[in-house]
Amino acid sequence: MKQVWKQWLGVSVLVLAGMSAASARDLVVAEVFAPGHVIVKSEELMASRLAELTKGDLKIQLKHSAQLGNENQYWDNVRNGSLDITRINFGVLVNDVPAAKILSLPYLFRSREHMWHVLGGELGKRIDAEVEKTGAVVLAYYDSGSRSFYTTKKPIRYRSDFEGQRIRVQNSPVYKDLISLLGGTPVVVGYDKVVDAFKSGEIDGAENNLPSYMAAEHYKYARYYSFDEHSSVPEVLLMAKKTWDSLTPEQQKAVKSAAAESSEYMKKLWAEAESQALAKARKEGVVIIEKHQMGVGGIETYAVKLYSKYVTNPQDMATVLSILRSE
Ligand code: GTR
Repeated sequence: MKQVWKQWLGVSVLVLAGMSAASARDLVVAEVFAPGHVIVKSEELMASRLAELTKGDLKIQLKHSAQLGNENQYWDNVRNGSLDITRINFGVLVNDVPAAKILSLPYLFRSREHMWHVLGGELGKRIDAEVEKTGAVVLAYYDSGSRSFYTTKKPIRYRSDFEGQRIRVQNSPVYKDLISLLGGTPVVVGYDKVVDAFKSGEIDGAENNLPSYMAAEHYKYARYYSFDEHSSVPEVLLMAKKTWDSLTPEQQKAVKSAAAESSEYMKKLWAEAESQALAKARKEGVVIIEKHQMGVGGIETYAVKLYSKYVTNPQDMATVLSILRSE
């Protein structure tokens, strides 16, 4: 009898262990940045919080350093459900999410507080709905500061400085048109190929926030950084709708909480990353052209011509006006 009892207990323990192993699930996250970058640190925090909140049922497998390709591929794969989660720049969504065109417009936000305020309001709701239609779910946003131009041969100070310059942009019609309007030639290059493009002379400049300019070592090739701060497009954490729908309501709640916590954490890290990047840029001899040393007004006059091309319906018009008018 004793023997039978022991056998029953042994089998039950095995069955229970098997059940919990089967319910634990790995969610793959695709990321272009490498460990040590503030974005990766924030994703690591999301991973540990998610494991805690779900008691180990949901685990994050972070595929950093572009192991799974580039951001355009992540966006395709998250929508078709073959990738669970990604963090990409919101500008990448521009061809599929109408509101992304608006967010990409130059000189739209006055400050990062302004951008966060707008994202927390009606525009945020509009984005959630538009993204969901494409097959993905917005989990949270990360700070991305603001983007400015940097060049190899001569600094950008005035609109006329763009003439004859080949400027790298993300694969976005808005950015391509912006460079053309300013008098330069846009060149679409993946973020991971920008250094090669500088080395081969394919491009004379690019645009990005200061931490990304420093982290990817673009400063070694483009020594002039002109702080015009033309756009503030946030980073976005997205989950495949297919993955989202397969989670229980409790798990969905845990995913959203872990993502929101990592977003708050990232905001703090980002402020530090910006000041560290500036200190390093100065130390490395980058020539910083401050906003007040530039004719930004003249650049803006050309850049805002984009609004009439991309703001073409009453809904977009209302959105843009409400952003420009909001505090
Ligand atoms: C960075 C952003 C990356 C990538 C890159 C780019 O600021 O964090 O996700 O989009 O810009 O310009 O391609």
